[in-house]
Amino acid sequence: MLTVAHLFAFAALLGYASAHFQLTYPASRGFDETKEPTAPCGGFDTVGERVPFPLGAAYIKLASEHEQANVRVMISFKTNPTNISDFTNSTTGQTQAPVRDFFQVDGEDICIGVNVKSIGYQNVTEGTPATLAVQYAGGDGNLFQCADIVLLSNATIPSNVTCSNEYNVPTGTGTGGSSGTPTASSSTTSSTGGTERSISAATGASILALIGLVSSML
Ligand SMILES: *[C@@H]1O[C@H](CO)[C@@H](O)[C@H](O)[C@H]1NC(C)=O
Ligand SMILES: *[C@@H]1O[C@H](CO)[C@@H](O)[C@H](O)[C@H]1NC(C)=O
Ligand SMILES: *[C@@H]1O[C@H](CO)[C@@H](O)[C@H](O)[C@H]1NC(C)=O
Ligand SMILES: *[C@@H]1O[C@H](CO)[C@@H](O)[C@H](O)[C@H]1NC(C)=O
Ligand SMILES: *[C@@H]1O[C@H](CO)[C@@H](O)[C@H](O)[C@H]1NC(C)=O
Ligand SMILES: [Cu+2]
Repeated sequence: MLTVAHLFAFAALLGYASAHFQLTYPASRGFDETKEPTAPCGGFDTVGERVPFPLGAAYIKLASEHEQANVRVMISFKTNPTNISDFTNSTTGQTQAPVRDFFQVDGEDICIGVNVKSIGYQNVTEGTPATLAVQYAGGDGNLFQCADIVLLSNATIPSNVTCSNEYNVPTGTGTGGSSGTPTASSSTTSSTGGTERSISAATGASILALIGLVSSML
């Protein structure tokens, strides 16, 4: 009998391990699939090289391996943030808004518009060091990636960072994120999202073909 377990075994044989997401711009401190559920930085708790990042309108980029996910972008101005409470938060009781509060993204190539300056964080100015954290819920729990930056008006996004699927800062909020009542989608335990993207339609077809072949030999 061929079972779902066989399907996964075949997928594993073919090299389609499950994966989550990566912050590709600014490049994350690192990616370790097994540690990625660890808040706030996916298991990478040491500050890395701080890269110049635009203080005003800009975007970050994710490689997303779930078809759909809820994401939130946070920032910390601590020298060495190691606790999620070191990052900006829109939850009741915290005054600083996140850079972008939870919203849904679809697809694998995702750019998220951000504008740190427009949020008006206290004392944030030319040359302020900071750490960005992205929280991502794609159906298998919350996942985290961080990048260390220096905020500069004259920083430019490298030309090889291109966007085909951009989620702009919502117009009218001026903050890039709601600081009001969290919506249903802003639960930290949100699990909206589909299946792992790791088995594409084409791969699925070839797995089915393989199963057909194996079955015919039984
Ligand atoms: C993070 O900070 C909160 C609030 O200060 C504290 O209760 C919690 O234990 C800390 N978590 C870790 C992992 O240090
Ligand atoms: C936001 O605050 C809530 C309640 O204090 C806490 O549970 C949550 O971990 C905080 N999240 C961040 C990103 O600071
Ligand atoms: C902002 O700067 C002022 C003046 O230097 C200082 O008194 C205040 O503590 C700073 N606030 C924060 C949140 O760092
Ligand atoms: C950008 O601004 C910073 C601080 O104002 C300055 O030190 C740096 O030289 C500037 N870089 C460029 C490329 O203009
Ligand atoms: C863009 O180029 C830089 C420097 O060559 C490289 O480190 C980075 O990985 C590239 N980024 C992308 C998204 O290709
Ligand atoms: Cu995943």
